[in-house]
Amino acid sequence: MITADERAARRATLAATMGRPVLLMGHGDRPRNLPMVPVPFRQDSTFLYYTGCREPDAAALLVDGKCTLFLHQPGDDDALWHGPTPSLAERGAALGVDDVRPHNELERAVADVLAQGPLASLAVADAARSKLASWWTGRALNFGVDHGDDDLVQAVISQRRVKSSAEIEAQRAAAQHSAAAHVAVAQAACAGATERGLKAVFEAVLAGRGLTPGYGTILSRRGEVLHNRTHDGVLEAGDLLLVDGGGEGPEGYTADITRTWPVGGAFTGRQRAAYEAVLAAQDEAIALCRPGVRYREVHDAASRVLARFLIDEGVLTCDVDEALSSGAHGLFYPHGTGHLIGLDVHDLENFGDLPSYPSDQPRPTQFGTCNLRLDLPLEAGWVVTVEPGLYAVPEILHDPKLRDTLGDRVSWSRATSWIGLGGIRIEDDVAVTLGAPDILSAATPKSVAAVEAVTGAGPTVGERLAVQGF
Ligand SMILES: [Mn+2]
Repeated sequence: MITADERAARRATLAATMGRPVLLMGHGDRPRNLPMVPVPFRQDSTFLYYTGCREPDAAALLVDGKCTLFLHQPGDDDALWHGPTPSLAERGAALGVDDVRPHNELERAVADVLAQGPLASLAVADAARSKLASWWTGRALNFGVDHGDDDLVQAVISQRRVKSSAEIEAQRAAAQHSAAAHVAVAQAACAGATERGLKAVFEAVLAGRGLTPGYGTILSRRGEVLHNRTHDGVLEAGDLLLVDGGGEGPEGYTADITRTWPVGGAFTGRQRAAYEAVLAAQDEAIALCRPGVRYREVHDAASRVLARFLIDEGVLTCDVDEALSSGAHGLFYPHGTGHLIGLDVHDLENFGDLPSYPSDQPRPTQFGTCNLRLDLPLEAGWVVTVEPGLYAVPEILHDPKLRDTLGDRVSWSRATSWIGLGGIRIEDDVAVTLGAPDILSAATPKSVAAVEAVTGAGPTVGERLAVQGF
């Protein structure tokens, strides 16, 4: 459990690093179509990290090591519509902050601080809240573009990137609950099952355990569409069902797990060979997740195993080194091996590549490898995903530019014979420790035998949803 004391210690570290006041803005309620119909609220992750506060329209001023929280006071008829709200003092005491003030005093408080000297701040995804902070502080704050004061951004990255033992346990709990959701989907995955029904099963199991999806659940028999957002398919025997989903626990930490299930309960020979290659690639990559190892080495290790497989299958005609230097393996493995994970599924990626690449090193430009989201030496306490995959994407295999670039390093007839495979991805969440890598999502079945045993073993979608009972 993340305690108020741990959050107070985080704020003390930030105060010591910054040496000047900081304004943190939380998200507001954002209307879906009408003011009283908001999109589901999720607090800004950095705000959550330092305050634990999940209320809309909250803000925090950190001055001289003290944290004052600014919160909305309920209106006269608020109890009628939303039930009773604890007092400001009660809400502040529960969060362990130094003081709580009504939100309408924030602008004046910011002005008072600015009269004494500079005030650092950060952009948040809620544009209206960034605009307020920008207006008051006189600096550009545009989410994803102008992140805020550079030293504040770096301080937040340095702190949030290294997870405490309590954070790692929160991520492990999220992964364990998510494993149950993956197993429920696998059991219900049989010919005739619908993707939307299986997605309902996934999210029902999470809900029953007090979790919400940490990101849009990817669940598709068309796993070669990497971030497939549709759920219109109906499973057929022989399909590979790719499920990339994870639950976010009550403290905001999410899991990100992918499994690939053979509909009908058994892989075909070709599916099995490809699955085992992806699994071997993941095993090698995970073993390298140790302090000091650059994540690019983790990615290259996975890529080498997959290149070797493609050579053995006669798809690539070059050797492994040539495959990696030319990017030929990227035809079937066109994304990076992983990313940071924590309060956000791509943790800290709201700051672009600042948390994940050296400042003097741009991303690689090679097809496929350009999608690598992380390339820094790993440190103990970082949590990363390891998620190699193999995909037969017709648009890639028929791309004239890639055919021209890669030329005779590829047997194009052998390559296109794989069209119809769909996609295979195996993803786990791994905590880097001083010892062996700690696989937080290890409860999710993964070996060929375990995966075949669970797929389609029941209960079905209808049985599963009927017995959720909440
Ligand atoms: Mn991922």
